[in-house]
Amino acid sequence: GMFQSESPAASVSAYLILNLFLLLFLPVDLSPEERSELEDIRRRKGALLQEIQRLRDELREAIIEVEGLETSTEGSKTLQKNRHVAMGRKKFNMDPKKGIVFLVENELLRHTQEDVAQFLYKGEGLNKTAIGDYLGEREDFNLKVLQAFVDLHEFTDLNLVQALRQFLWSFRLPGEAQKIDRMMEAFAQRYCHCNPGVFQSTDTCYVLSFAIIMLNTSLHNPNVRDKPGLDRFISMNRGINEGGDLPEDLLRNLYDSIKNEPFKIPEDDGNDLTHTFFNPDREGWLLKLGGRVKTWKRRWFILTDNCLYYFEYTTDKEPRGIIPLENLSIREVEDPRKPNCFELYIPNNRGQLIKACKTEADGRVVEGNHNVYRISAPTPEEKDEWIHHINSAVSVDPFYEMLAARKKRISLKKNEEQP
Ligand code: 4IP
Repeated sequence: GMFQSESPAASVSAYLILNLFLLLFLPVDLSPEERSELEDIRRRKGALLQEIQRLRDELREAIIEVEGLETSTEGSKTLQKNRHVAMGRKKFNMDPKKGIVFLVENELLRHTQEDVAQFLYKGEGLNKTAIGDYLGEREDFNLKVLQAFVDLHEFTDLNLVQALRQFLWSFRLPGEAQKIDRMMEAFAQRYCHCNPGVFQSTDTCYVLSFAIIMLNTSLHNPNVRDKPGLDRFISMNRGINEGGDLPEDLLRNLYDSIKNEPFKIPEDDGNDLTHTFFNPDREGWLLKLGGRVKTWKRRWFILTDNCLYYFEYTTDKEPRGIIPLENLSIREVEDPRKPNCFELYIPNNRGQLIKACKTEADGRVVEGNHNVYRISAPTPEEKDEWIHHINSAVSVDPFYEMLAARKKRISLKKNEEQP
C-alpha cells in the first residue's frame, strides 16, 4: 500500500505527510488499494469526531452537576460530603499528608491521632503503600498516629505469626530500615501488652518477629535455595528470651504456620521487605585473572554468605578459592583482552592484598596474592547482574545491624542478671 514505504526511517514521516498531502489535495488517480485506504482514513476520522463530541457532552454534564452541587440544599449535602471524602482518599493515595490536610480542612476528619489512626485502620479506598508511608514519617504527629494505629490491632490470644499476619496486612511496610524498626517496635510492644507473660521482653518479641519474617522468605522465596528446617529455626532463636530459650512448642507452632502459609503482603510487587532481607545467591561461569601469574582461568563462581567461592568444576565439593567480600568494593573495568570485566578491590588501598584463600596444586591452602580480582563475565547482562548481586552482598545491611543491636541488649540484660 501507499504507506509501506521502504525509504530510510528518518524520512518516513516526511514521506507520509507528502503522500497524505498528495492524497488529499491533488486530483490523482488512485489504485483500488489506495482508494480503500483513503476510505479507511475517512472512517476513522468520522469515528474520532464522534468521540470528541461524546466527550464534550460528558464534560458539559459534569460541569452542570458540579454547579448544581455547589448551589444545592441540605438533601445533597451528604452527596457532596461523600464526594469530598472520595476526593480526600484519592489525594491521600497520591500524597498521604496532603490527603489528610484536605480531609481535615473540609471537616471530614478530626486532626487527632485517634481519628486519623481509625481512618487508616479502616483503610477504605486507601492504598496500603500510602498508609505505610504516612505511618513511617518521623514527625511527632505521625509517630502518635502510628502508636494509635497499632493500638487498634487486637492481638489477644493470637500467636505471634497470627498477629504478624494481621499487622503486615493492614498496611505495607516501607522499605527504609529506620521506619521498619519503629513499626516493628510498636508492634512488639502491642503484642506483649495484649499477651503478657509470653515473652520476657519486647526485645525478645521484636527479634523473634524478624526471625519469622526471615523464615517466611527462606521458605517461600524461590531464590533462596537453602530451606531451613525446624531444628535450624529453633537453634537460630536460642537464648533470645533474656538469655533463656523459648518453649520449643511455641517455636514449632510458628514454624509450621509459616511453612503452611506464607505471609500475604499488600500490593506485593516483589519489592517488599522479605526481598530486601536476602540477596539471593548467584552462581555461574566467569573468567578470573591470576594474581601473580596473569592467566585467565574459567571458574565456576558461587556467591553466598557474603563470600565469593570459585571451583574448577560445577560438581567440585571443595572450592579452589574463597574471597570474603567484607570490606571489598566492586567496579566495572575495561580490559584490553577480555570483555565485560569487573574488579573486586579494597577502597583506598595502599598496597594491601585482598584477604582470601586458595588451594594450591599440591593441596595446601594458602593466602591469595591479589591486589584486585579481575573477572570477566560471558555477557554484559551477566556482568551487570554479578555487579548488582555482589554490591548488595557487600553493602552493610541495616536490618542485620538493627537486629544485632537488639540481641546485644538482650545479652547485656542477661549478664546483669547473672554477674
Ligand atoms: C595461576 O596461573 C592461576 O591463574 C590461578 O588461578 C591463580 O590463582 C594463580 O595466581 C595463577 O598463578 P597458572 O595456572 O597459569 O599458573 P586458579 O587458582 O583459579 O587456577 P588464584 O589466586 O587466582 O586462584 P597466583 O597469585 O597464585 O600466582
